[in-house]
Amino acid sequence: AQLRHDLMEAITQHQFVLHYQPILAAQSQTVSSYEALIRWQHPRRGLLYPGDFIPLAEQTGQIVAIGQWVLEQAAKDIAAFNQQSAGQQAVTVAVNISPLQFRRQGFYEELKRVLRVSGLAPELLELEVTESVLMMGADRTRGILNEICELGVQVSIDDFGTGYSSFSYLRDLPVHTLKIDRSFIRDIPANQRDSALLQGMIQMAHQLSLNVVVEGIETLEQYEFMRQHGADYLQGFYFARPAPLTW
Ligand code: G
Ligand code: G
Ligand code: NA
Ligand code: MN
Repeated sequence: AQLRHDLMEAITQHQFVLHYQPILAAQSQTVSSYEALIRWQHPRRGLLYPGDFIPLAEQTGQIVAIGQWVLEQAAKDIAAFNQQSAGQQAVTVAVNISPLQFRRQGFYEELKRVLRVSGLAPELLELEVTESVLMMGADRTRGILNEICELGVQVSIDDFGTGYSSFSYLRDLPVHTLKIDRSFIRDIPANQRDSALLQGMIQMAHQLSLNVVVEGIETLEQYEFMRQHGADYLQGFYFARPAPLTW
């Protein structure tokens, strides 16, 4: 109850911060994107991670306001970052969107507002949603995705392979990227079954013209394995941990 109360003040008291973790192109090893990851600088408990408060915020509905803050802040941060590094290839920002935020009436208007106030090009914004979001109410989901797609904003499926994977949504929903869950890479290269699953998911994604991000790369061996097996983009502690954006 205390934490719930504290959450109400966290936005107005500017206690949330965004850390960013790079996503690299597998071949060139250049940064293609930054994933925004929220942290809460709690006045008494110190730095809290999403696992400590996102589930509560989802229960209470506070995730909607928090998510709006994240979206706007991340768009502004990356627009500024790209301006500072003008002349270099612009990077994308990936923002995690909770089911409640995604399905809420007015999310489309919110997206347009954020693009307007940040000046970020729509193609540089990527929304990460989990499989469970896509499995709920197919018609409504398709409607939202179509709107997002028409704006030019991209959509990734986060933690791919861990939800109630039904491939039916891949058949006809406009998504751009599969982000393969890090549980599949953990025991690579030793684990033959995980290796087979990874290769199968990559092949399927490419045949559907989807990009593949593999997250959770922690070792040089895993990096080389994934590059050899055709992953397009890689993310993990081997390259960088989430950290405040600097330039
Ligand atoms: O950063 P960390 O490893 O603690 O993130 C844990 C989980 O929290 C991840 O599943 C991530 O998707 C989620 N998460 C991080 N930032 C956000 C956010 O801004 N909004 C939502 N809804 N989830 C987030
Ligand atoms: O569910 P989601 O993919 O949004 O989770 C993102 C979180 O995964 C990040 O907040 C980060 O802390 C964690 N993460 C990123 N790279 C690695 C990694 O290489 N190993 C592990 N164990 N966790 C990672
Ligand atoms: Na994510
Ligand atoms: Mn993930």
